[in-house]
Amino acid sequence: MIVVRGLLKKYVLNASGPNDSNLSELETIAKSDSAAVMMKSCTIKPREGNQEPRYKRLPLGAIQSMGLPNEGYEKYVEYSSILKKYNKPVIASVAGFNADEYVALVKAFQNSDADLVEVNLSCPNIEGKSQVAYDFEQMEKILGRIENLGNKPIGLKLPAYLDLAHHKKAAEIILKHNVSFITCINSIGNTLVIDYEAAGPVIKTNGGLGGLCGDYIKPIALANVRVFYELLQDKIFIFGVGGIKSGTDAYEFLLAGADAVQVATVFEKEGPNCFERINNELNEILKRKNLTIESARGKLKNSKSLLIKQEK
Ligand code: RRO
Repeated sequence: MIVVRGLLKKYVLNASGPNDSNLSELETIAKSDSAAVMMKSCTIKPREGNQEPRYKRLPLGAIQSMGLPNEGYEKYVEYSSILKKYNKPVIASVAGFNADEYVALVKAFQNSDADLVEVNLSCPNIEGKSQVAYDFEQMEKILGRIENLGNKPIGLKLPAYLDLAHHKKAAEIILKHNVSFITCINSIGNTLVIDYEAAGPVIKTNGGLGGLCGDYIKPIALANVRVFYELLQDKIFIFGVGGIKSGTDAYEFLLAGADAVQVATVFEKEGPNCFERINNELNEILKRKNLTIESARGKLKNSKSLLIKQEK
C-alpha cells in the first residue's frame, strides 16, 4: 500500500485497454501527464484479438469486445525496460487462461523492470472463459500461487460486483493474500447494444455481447470503490476506474475512497491530453474547496457505513 502510494506522483493514469499495446503507444503515454504507464493486458502468446468491428463509441461511452489483442508478454517485459527512461512507474497487466499461465506471467514481470503487476481477473471478452474474479474458489487458487513470486507489489483488476455478499467475499480473500492494490472496475461484461435500423448488435463478435464502458458504468464503479474502501480499511491501495472523464468525476472517486484513478474511454476518444486536463480540473476543485488529495480521500458525507450485517 505505502509502496504503491509512494510511486505515483499524480492522481490520473491510463487504464489497461486502449492505445497501450505497442511501444509507440506506450511511449506516447510515457511522455504525457499520465501518472504511470499502464500496459495492455498481455497473454503468453501474441493475440490478434476478436474480429472487427469490436469497438463502438456510444453517446455516453463505448461497448467493446477486443479479445485481448496484444503482442505477447515477452514484448512487454522488453518494453518495461525501454520505458524506464521516462522516470515514471511502469505497470504490467497480465491475463492468463489458467493458473499455470498466471504464474508464468507474474513471474516474468517480477523479474522485469516493471514497477507493479496488475493481475487481470476480469476480462469479459473471451468466448468460453468466464471472469476469474466471479469464481471465488478459482480466484483464491490463483492468488495462492502468484502472491509470493517476487518483491514487486501485485494488484487485482476486478469486475463490478453488484451484491454486497460478493464484495465481502472478495475483500476477505484480498486481505488474506499478499495483494497491494485493487483496480475496480473493469468494463461491465456481456452487455448488448442494438442498432435498431440495422436490427443487429453494434459490435459483431461474441453475438454482439461486449464490455460496457464510460458514463454508463460510473455509478457502479463508484459504488465498488466505496464498498471496497470501507471493507479494506485503508490496507489496500484502490485504483478507481469507470467513466472518469473530468475533474469532477475524479473528485467523486476521491470522495468514494480511490487513491488514484485510471481512464480508458476518455483516453481513446480524446488522446493523451486528457491526463493533464483531468488532473488540472481536479486540482482546481481541490483548491476551490481548500482540500488536498489526502484530506478529501474517502470523505463522502452522509454515507452510512456499508458494513451492515448481511442476511444469510
Ligand atoms: O481485451 C479485451 O477485450 C478486454 C480486456 Br483484456 C479487459 O480486461 N476488459 C475489457 O473490457 N476488454
